[in-house]
Amino acid sequence: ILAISLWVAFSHKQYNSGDSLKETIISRCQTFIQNNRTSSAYDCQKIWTVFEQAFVGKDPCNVPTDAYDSLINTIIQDPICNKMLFWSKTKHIVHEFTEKRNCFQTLEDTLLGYIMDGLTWCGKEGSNETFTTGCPSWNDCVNHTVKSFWNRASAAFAEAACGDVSAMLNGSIATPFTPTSIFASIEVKRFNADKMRSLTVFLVTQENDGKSCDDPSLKNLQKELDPKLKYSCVSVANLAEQSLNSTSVIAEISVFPL
Ligand code: N1C
Repeated sequence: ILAISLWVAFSHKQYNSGDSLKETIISRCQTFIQNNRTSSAYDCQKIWTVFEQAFVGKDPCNVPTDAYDSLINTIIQDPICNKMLFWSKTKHIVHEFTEKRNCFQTLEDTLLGYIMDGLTWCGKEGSNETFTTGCPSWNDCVNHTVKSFWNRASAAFAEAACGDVSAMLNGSIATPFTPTSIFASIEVKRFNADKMRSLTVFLVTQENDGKSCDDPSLKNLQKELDPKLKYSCVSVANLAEQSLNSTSVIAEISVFPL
């Protein structure tokens, strides 16, 4: 009886893990569509099916970025020129900022990024199930199921960047423009100077303890950009101690003319 109960509990749990990921993705998709009337042409069930095909039945460390090509092509969304906001190591503050106002759009404010934000998923060779636990960690492998998704989605977001573009970087870490970050290794390399006019970096720093816009890593960023692009950097002092006090940063950025 014990063995049967354990088997029932275990198989039910495994079934639920993929099942609840499906529910989460479909319900986020529907919420996004309800809140953004322009996107009513998307079919959430189809999005789930195309998403699943990228990784189900595969070794979770062997899902290359192009596995998500069909998903990216299913959720093509027009970029909002002059509003696109990239970020690195500032996830929390960036979203507190964009939640409160409409003037910026991050990848997580698009349907694709909104659906997947914060989720974990993977498949398994020889299985048609979807797992949300027991997946490898981000740094365990190059072709990591979730990492490949963000690499692919970020590449598409950056390729579409147009007009005046912004990036919020963390001035309280050793290298605000970190070479291994998605922003440095994927996005900046895909900026297209024929579509973009400028890049403005908002460097969020903590009081008396931050990098300035003269930081060598930001010089590296400038070197990577096409010289046709206008580059500027604004240091935004953050008055909070450890946690980033978004209200003060928002107040400062809001008065800065874009
Ligand atoms: O490696 P990062 O930052 O430089 O990546 C951020 C960069 C942004 O501009 C986004 O467009 O790449 C895009 N992006 C996401 O939109 C995103 N949402 C959630 C990259 N990563 C994203 N995540 C998760 O944050 C992802 O699972 C990974 O763990 C972090 C990367 O954040 P980072 O290192 O601060």
